Amino acid sequence: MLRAVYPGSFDPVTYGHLDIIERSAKLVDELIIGVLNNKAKTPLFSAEERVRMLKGVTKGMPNVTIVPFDGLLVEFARRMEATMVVRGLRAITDFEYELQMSQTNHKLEPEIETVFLTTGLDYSYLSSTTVKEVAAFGGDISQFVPDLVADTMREKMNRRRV
Ligand code: COD
Repeated sequence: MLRAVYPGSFDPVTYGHLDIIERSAKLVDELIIGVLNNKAKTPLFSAEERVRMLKGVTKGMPNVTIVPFDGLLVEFARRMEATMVVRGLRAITDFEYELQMSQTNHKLEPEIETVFLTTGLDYSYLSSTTVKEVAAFGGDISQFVPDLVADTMREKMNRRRV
């Protein structure tokens, strides 16, 4: 039984994340999406909102579950009894951070391997940060995120304007 964790901020989940989720879910028996709930960071969406959006967009994927976490990733993976961490690689700019993170995690827990999937060609430019920026200026984000996320984002922006 191969169980993997795909960790991230997912603030919010984009089509780039979803591509990695769909592809990695085919490679493992169970995929757990770990949503970072870091009290020191101030994401646009609360952990509950990010979990809700992820649950919505992965509804048709029977071997995918969404679990919030705080603290160390390797401890979360250990708790979930996962032996693999999945990460997405977009461009060379991701590489340095990802290398450092996977090597640190390997030092902390040698039993857990990090596996990288390269981004789909259509999504290599896409990040949660740019989606938030486009939305903040009233731009159309429908080609970057699923409808559920676009709607949740619109509600959040409208609430902030009043
Ligand atoms: N195409 C493909 N992959 C993508 C795309 C895209 N368009 N966009 C994002 N991704 C990938 C990212 O490369 C990443 O692999 C994953 O999706 C999640 O991305 P984000 O931005 O939502 O999440 P991150 O990178 O901010 O997540 C960081 C963690 C939460 C994993 C990290 O901070 C962590 O492990 N924190 C816990 C503390 C810890 O253990 N620290 C020690 C490790 S050094």
